[in-house]
Amino acid sequence: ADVQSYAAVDLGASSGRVMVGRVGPDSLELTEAHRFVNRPVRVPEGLRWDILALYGGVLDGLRAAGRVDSVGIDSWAVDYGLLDADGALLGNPVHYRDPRTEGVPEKVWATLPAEELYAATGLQYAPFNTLYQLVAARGSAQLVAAERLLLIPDLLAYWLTGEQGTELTNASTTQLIDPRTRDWSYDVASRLGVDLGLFAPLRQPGDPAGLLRPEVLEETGLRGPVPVTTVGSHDTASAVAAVPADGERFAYICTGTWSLAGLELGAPVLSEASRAANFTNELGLDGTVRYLRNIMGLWLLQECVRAWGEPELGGLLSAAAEVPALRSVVDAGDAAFLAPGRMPERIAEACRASGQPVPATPAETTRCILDSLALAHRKAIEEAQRLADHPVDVVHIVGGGTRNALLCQLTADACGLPVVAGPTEAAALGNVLVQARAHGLVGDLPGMRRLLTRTQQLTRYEPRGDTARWTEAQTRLAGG
Ligand code: LFR
Repeated sequence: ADVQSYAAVDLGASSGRVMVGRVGPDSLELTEAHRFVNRPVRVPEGLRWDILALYGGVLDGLRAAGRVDSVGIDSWAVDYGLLDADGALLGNPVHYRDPRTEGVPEKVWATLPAEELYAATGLQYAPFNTLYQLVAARGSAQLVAAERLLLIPDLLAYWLTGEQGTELTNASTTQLIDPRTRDWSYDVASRLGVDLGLFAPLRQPGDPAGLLRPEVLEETGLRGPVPVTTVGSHDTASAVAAVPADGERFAYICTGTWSLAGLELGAPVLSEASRAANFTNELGLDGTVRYLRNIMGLWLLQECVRAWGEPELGGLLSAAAEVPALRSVVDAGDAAFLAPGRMPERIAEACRASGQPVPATPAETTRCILDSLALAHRKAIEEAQRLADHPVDVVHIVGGGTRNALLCQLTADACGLPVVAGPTEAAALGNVLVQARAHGLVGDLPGMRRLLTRTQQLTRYEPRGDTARWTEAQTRLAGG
């Protein structure tokens, strides 16, 4: 047939979904088969992912999807499950917001200085990098018993197919990959005592990942054989693949729980200045590097909305649009906002500590968050261009934040550049397109992007002058 159907499993920090992409030579349509909540659970030992519920959601989604030609899986990065010698899961995967890595990076740097670690892996400092999680877990009963480590999408693929692998784009977030060779950093692993034998062999987006097991076919009512295809299994890698850009002079912001703001490059930037600015070099499709910074993102708003008892978002955003701009801003790149809980209070405290007006209502707090995010977007895109010597003419926003028109407009204003917003389901689309390409339906990355430009609804926001006010706010934040 000319049109093929691909199921994209896309798991985010607050929800999972199974989307069906129908791809033809000049068509691309995405529909949602199933959406389910992803609710982390706090147990006495810490914050854990409910991985069995997520797998159940995946099976429900595949059943709802109906006939598909292939399945691909992407999720958030860095987290993993451990398997024992029989291939059984050892405990619930630890959530990257769990505090178990507190104090661990400092210990690691005592053995391997942060400068050397960056020069070898190009990875940003984040307390949750898999490397730090593994060092934190050293000597624990689970890690001692473990024979295998599978990153979240690879774990689900294993349960679906019985086959194990380590997908490269996601592996690049472990801090155990050398972005120049796109292979393991054997030196970093051996100096820090990490057993690379825990990891299954690397596989690349586009590689076959096995067939749905007979029991899975039976449970989902699918008729086999159904292949699982390796995609950019880090959700951000899939989302960047689906940025509908033309040429190379673009920046992107993948929005959702996080804002991942940066550039697509042909080679990593491993300079000391880049490390000091905490930019990461994660791997993308086809030899590309995702040179970006993690910004706390809409997590700040999600946590406030939760604290306020889930008011209706549309009303909150229109009220926020009426609040005067840039009264108070916080550093949305600050890891101080990583942990869940008390978010309105923490934002108020940050405003008070920096001598700015304290937001008094949900609308004011929301405005403070959106202004702060736009400012952090501007800072990241400005610095990335400078550090990578890679100028841009346009900023693409993809992901959940494209639904937030105020955030898109403020980002255009802050950056002083046009913003093109869309697609919203970028990770799922990137997932679908890599499957389609593996099956010969679309061409290379530019070809995938042309198909997106022709088929997806995009909204353009022009900057509304007045960048001086944003510069003033940036200076205020820098404390100068
Ligand atoms: C976004 C994301 C980011 C990663 C964070 C934690 O969903 O994958 O890229 O830094 O989650 O895994």
